[in-house]
Amino acid sequence: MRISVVVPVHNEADYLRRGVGGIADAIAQVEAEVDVCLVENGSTDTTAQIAEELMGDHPWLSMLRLPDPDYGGAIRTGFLAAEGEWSVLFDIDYYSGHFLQQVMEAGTDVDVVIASKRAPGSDDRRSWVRRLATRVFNLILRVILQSGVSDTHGMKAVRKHVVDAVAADVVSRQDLYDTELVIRAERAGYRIAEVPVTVEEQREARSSLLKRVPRTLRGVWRIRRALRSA
Ligand SMILES: Nc1nc2c(ncn2[C@@H]2O[C@H](COP(=O)(O)OP(=O)(O)O)[C@@H](O)[C@H]2O)c(=O)[nH]1
Ligand SMILES: [Mg+2]
Repeated sequence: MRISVVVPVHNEADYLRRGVGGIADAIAQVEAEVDVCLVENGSTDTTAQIAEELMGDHPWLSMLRLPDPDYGGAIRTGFLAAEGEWSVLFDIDYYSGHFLQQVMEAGTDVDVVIASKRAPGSDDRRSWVRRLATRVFNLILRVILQSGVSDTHGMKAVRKHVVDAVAADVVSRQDLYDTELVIRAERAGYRIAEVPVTVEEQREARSSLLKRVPRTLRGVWRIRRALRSA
């Protein structure tokens, strides 16, 4: 089986070597043929140069570059370019060999695998503020978008035919791209499996949670409008 891992990166000069090293260990744990694509956009540091260097050491590593900083835009480009049977989203500080194993073990009827921090058996060791934010965000998705998925953020794997069917239609960018992708897949009737995960912050969060709140609410509303007019 071939798995294409997509990793959005932005200003990761200080962390990239460590992250790619960790991802190398993760992919060594599975039998699959795995390629990893760093999708960089808008970095103002030496992320891209370091990535080029790492690509010299690792034949399975590649990079795509886009002009403007956009987490979701990076996922979109990476997923649409991916050639594996599964497209997997990892962050440079959030990846797991165990998750890749869970993806390989998914039944043929499963189209999307989500590492849910709220699935039974999960161990979410992040701060209580982050855990609460995850719960509230999920409640909003339930009420406003009628989603039954327990956690749309984080590691996920999407089969190629689902990427081909929905990835280009997603209107959200930034950190809501993958949420909308999952909800579109759910609405289209694709089978979504949630698997438990252990999450521990590997570094200080760089994005302010508070600043994200108004942007997220506006974004969820935009998704609702887009899905209604579809
Ligand atoms: N391509 C791209 N990647 C981004 C952008 N912002 C964040 N990332 C990447 O997204 C991942 C998660 O970012 P991080 O700062 O750890 O976010 P947090 O864990 O939510 O605080 C990392 O791999 C970042 O390098 C962006 O504007 N463009
Ligand atoms: Mg992070």
